[in-house]
Amino acid sequence: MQAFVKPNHERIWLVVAGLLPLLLCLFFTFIEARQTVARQQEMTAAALLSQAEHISDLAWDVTDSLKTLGNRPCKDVLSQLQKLGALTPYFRSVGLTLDNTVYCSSAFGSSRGRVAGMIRHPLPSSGQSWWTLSLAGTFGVQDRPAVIFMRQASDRTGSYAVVDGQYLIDLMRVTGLNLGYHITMQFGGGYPIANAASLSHQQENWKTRTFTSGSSDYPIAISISAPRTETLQSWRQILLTFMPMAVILSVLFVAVTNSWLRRRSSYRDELRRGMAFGEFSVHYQPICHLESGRLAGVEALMRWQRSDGSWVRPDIFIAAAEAEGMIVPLTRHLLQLIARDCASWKVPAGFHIGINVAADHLQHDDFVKDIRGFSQSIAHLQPIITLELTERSLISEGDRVAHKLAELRSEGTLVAIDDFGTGHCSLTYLQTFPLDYLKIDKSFVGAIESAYGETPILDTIIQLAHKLALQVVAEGIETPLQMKYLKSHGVTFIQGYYYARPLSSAALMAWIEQNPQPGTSLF
Ligand code: G
Ligand code: G
Ligand code: MN
Repeated sequence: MQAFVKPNHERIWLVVAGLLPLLLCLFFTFIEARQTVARQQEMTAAALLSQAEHISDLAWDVTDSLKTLGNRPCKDVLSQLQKLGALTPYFRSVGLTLDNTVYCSSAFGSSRGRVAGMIRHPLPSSGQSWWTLSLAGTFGVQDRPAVIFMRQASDRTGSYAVVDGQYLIDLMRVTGLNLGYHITMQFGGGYPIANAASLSHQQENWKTRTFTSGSSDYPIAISISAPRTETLQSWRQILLTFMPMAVILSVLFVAVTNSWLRRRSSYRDELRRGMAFGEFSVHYQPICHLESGRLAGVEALMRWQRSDGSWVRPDIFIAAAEAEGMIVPLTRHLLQLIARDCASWKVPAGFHIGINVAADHLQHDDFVKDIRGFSQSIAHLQPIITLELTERSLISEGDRVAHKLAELRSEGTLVAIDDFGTGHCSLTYLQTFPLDYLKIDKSFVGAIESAYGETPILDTIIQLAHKLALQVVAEGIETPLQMKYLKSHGVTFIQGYYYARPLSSAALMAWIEQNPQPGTSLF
């Protein structure tokens, strides 16, 4: 039975409260770790690029200054070339060319050779006056990378500088060393100069995060691959900082949830205690048959007076009982209280007793049994029991509910839709469910303020009820004007403060005695 404790439900709440901070912490620290690694890669790339640009600046300056030496015999300029080549940092050699042939170089003097032979690579066919290319090696130093910077003059002459790759390799090694980076740098789309950090196990792509970047001034591209373990390491570090906090939050959440659950269940306990100590009672509001002016019956309304004398409003404790899965036991308690009151009643046969039924109860397996039991307990009065259902309670399990209602109706119980027009009303209910009454909500009755005022919704509801052959009960009648209006519009029953307020069982019996019924006597 769903009515009482829901331990599984509560355990799930606790688990969610406990896990939520931990999972969120894991998630966000992982994101942060990835970003940290990306930031590191970015910073490393920026530092390396700036150094590569600095070397490029230097190389282009030197080739520029060499231009003035073009067309002069090698023996005249060789000593200057040698000085430049030897004294400029990073440089392997500088030289002069004519028609893409080196005729004078700081490394090999005036011995001639094709530029393509020196760089062991075909010349780029860009047609530009300058170009740069990273190389696996040069004619002089074949197994060490280098970068050539070539400047071509319009008169077939040119000058070049070759920078030794070792500077770049050392720099990449140092910056990427402890982070396990695999770094490559390319000039002009040439040979990728790498820091050669254990390539073998990094080649598997999924194990690395690669960041690529380029220079905005020169054709230099850089690529930095970090092993995934780097992300994990950084994750672990951030976790060490934040996990204790998340654990504290988790404990806090569990504690708060636990106390919330306990408060909830304590409300359940209070309802149970209220029932056990007889704090609930029933008030009965008379319902008038308009045509005859006679008392037709009552609606049972539950009341709760706490042991300290304070009253709990019914809309509050009914809503709480519904939320805490206590509405079924509470309604059963109500039925017992009514049966107890009815034992001393003197009312004519056919007296209507309206009971408000909650959705949960209607869907409960024992609903029909409960109503039958109640009916038997007050059978001596030969009353007509009217079940008052809200539109909301008809929404789910429509077929089963309709079946139960049909069963009870065949045994003489009537069915009313309560507060009609205020719920999630779907007019199809009116056709699919076996119904007897529409109870028009008091808000529509309240709209009757003068005999000539417009009350389009109220009028439409009354007409609709008539077309469907349903009897109409209007609720909340407070003025004679409202009563007259409803009477002239064919409403059968009224209920409201104008006729009578909800009364205790004893007060109801006294009220009946003091109000001689017009027309035929009730007794
Ligand atoms: O008159 P009163 O303030 O009692 O009504 C407040 C609300 O509580 C109304 O909507 C009424 O239908 C509801 N209510 C009163 N008694 C009961 C009851 O016994 N069962 C249910 N389900 N609702 C009730
Ligand atoms: O179950 P239902 O929601 O129909 O409950 C009727 C509610 O209307 C109860 O809270 C009852 O006390 C209230 N009530 C009954 N007659 C009047 C009335 O004339 N005026 C107002 N404002 N409320 C009324
Ligand atoms: Mn009602």
